[in-house]
Amino acid sequence: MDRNLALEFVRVTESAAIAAARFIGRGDGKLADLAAVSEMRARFNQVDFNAMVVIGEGRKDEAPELYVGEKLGTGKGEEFDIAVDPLECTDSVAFGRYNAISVIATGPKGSLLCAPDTYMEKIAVGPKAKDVIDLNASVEENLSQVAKALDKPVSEITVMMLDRKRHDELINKVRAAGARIRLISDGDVAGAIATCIDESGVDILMGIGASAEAVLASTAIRVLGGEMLCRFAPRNDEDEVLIKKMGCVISLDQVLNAADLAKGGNITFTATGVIDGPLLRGVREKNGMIITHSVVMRKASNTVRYIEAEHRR
Ligand code: VTB
Repeated sequence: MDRNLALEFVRVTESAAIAAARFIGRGDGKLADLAAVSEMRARFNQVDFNAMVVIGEGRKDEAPELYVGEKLGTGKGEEFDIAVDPLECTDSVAFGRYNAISVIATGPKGSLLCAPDTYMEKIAVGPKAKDVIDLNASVEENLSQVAKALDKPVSEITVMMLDRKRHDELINKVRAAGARIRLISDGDVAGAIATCIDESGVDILMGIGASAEAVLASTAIRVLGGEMLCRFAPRNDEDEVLIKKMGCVISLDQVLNAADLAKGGNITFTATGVIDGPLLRGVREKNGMIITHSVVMRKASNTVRYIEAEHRR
């Protein structure tokens, strides 16, 4: 991929984040999402590239823009897969809560898993613990192995997870094992990636979240040298049929790793913060300027660039 494209993508997520931030706390996630979607799409189509959305706002009949199968860019150059979430955490923006980002992942055609819109069980860790996690092992076993790999007691391990009823049992198990928990209302993309960032204070992400978010997080986790293991967690028979039909896995209990979700050596991850979270700061205003905080990661060079931009009006 042309290296400069990665920087073009920052302009796209910056614009979408700024558009979404105007709706912080207004109680309407849909409006915030719409603003981010149309800004992202308009910006994409100024970029000289040839991408097809593999993860987007839904199917063509559900989403007028950034739907799965939509072509983006001017159509010049090689073909890419692109996964987008113009506003990851619409509710966080609607209610002014913690953690929202605008995010893009890319890779060569066929590199990003075209995951159906369902759930996945996930466990993500940073580089030091990447070889010790096992989705078939108990919670206690995983926590003890990760603690060993990080050279600290389980009582100093922090597990991030979505604050959901479905995690009650998982929460009890983590507590029984003696680890700490940070519950987030939304946003397991940033939560999973935070495990790879020392100063985030997050050692493991556990729990069930959306499959699209797993693909997005995997691209960054691969650049950062961590690991994420996932297994489809269909909500109903319809989900099961869809997963099988899309041929994502050989069997439903198959465990996928980050490289299964985002393959190869030419993937990128770009995100801009909308509201402060474990990965990025949100959109701020300073002396009449808008300040954005973004990150761009490229697997080809294993570079991670944080970009703070001043947008002067
Ligand atoms: C998950 C998570 C996302 O929404 O999809 C969650 O992966 C939805 O979970 O990061 P519920 O259906 O239980 O609400 C996010 O938190 C935000 O898109």
